[in-house]
Amino acid sequence: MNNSDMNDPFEQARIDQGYAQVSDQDDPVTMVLRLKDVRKCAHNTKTFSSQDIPGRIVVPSEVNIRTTRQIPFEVDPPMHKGYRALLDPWFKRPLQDEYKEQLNNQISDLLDVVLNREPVEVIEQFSLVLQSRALTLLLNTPFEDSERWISWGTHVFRSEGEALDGDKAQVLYDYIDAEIERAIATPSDDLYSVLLAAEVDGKKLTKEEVKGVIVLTFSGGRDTVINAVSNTIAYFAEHPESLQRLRDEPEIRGRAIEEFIRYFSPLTHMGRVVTEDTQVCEHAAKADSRISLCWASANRDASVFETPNEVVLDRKMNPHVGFGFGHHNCLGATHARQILSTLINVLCDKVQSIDLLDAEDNIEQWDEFKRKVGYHRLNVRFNPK
Ligand code: EMZ
Repeated sequence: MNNSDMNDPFEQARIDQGYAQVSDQDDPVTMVLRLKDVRKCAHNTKTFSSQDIPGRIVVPSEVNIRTTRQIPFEVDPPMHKGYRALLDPWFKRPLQDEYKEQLNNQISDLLDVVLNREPVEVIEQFSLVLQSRALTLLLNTPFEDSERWISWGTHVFRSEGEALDGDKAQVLYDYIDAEIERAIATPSDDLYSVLLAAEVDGKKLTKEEVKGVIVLTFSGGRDTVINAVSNTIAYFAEHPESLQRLRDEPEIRGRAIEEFIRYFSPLTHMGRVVTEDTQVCEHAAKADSRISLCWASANRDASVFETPNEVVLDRKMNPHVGFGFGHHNCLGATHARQILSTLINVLCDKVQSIDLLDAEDNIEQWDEFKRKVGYHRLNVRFNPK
């Protein structure tokens, strides 16, 4: 077994019954495991709502550390639509040439610094730095702001040994409050100012709504991007032939990115709150209980994906749900894809091979299910071409 192999702990439960019952902070969760059912539930926003008290649809629940509603992620249709219409064009900016060029410069410069050094601890010295710097492009704020975000570590709500860290979350909330005040005093062309000037359904956004969008932008794309980047590097370290293949066949790089997202599934699952007594896989789901849409399990569903536990770089049929599904599909997906695409281009250009020196896995646990999502520590050496 390779270090970069990512396990699928849900296989048996998915085949046997299609769901699993787990407990999260004394509030049980029914995990939906098959691709077809995950899609069906994601689609049915009336019965499976995202709009409960802020933080409850996240598993682990964030109700104790967050009162701000994340927008548009914790809002149901039809209200969701107006927010999404406002945000979609902004979050598609990663397709613009200037954005791509700046991202390319950032990642290329970062790689130049770590090339030939030994060891390089990928999580702290590469992925976290990359994610934070790239976020300045998404928010359109000064590059230097990333220094502060880097100092916050890999997750804005979690710290070493603490799944939910209220003090740490407060640092982010205070920071965002101050940034909103700054943008009110001196408007610019950053996301804060754009949102403060915007209207949804004929009404100006409140400060709390702006905060909700920004909190989501900081938290939703942090450990997910860091894991995707780190897992990609570990994979190439152990599969030099794959890096070589992408160098030789640039036309399959787009498919390879989708395959990495499917295989790594950086976000294991996302919850919904049941609004009326119903059934999930012939299993009773009571009103006000929670289900979770398990993207990671759905992405290994053998009834949809051939050889689901293998990375097939040029996989043809790949209807993965790594970026979610339906109304709430990931707003940051364009940015995330552009990051992976740029990373692959830069690695193909500059790196001959990667030595994996040592690693410590980051494993999530939901009762009996243990799933590797990435690394706590990943020491490598990048060997230049
Ligand atoms: C929430 C979530 C969004 C949550 C797409 O996922 O990501 C999690 O990492 C955060 O903790 O608050 O933003």
